[in-house]
Amino acid sequence: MFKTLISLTIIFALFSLVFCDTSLSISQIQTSGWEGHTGWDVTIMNNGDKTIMDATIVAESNFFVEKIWSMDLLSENKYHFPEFLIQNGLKNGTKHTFGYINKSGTPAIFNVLDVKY
Ligand SMILES: *[C@@H]1O[C@H](CO)[C@@H](O)[C@H](O)[C@H]1NC(C)=O
Ligand SMILES: CC(=O)N[C@H]1CO[C@H](CO)[C@@H](O)[C@@H]1O
Repeated sequence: MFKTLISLTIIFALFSLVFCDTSLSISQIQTSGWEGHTGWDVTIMNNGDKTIMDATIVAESNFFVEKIWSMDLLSENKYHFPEFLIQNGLKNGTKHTFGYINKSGTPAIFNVLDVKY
């Protein structure tokens, strides 16, 4: 019973950590557009003071992806760092850019779910 309580506390602490994490910022710019499709470059920037080894990015809404690159699929609408990035991590003060093509005129909404140091 006591053990369960401890693990619950730890899990809760981890969650709070995740939700308060603002070290990774996301910005995107449109790079192309044609006949109901738009291309976007998404830059994730490590603004923190630690190297980020991996992170999960969730496409929350407005995501009609046709193609995505430089991010690996985790599960439906969830992506994480590609293999080459995981090897050394995303150092603080650096950024990684990935791209996608949406069958949409507007950008998808992304959220950072899980940041691993
Ligand atoms: C990275 O973090 C270290 C502290 O851990 C800090 O000294 C350094 O200035 C940071 N670098 C950048 C580019 O933010
Ligand atoms: C222009 C176009 O075809 N885009 C589609 C992509 O996603 C949006 C969602 O907001 C749809 O409304 C568009 O039809």
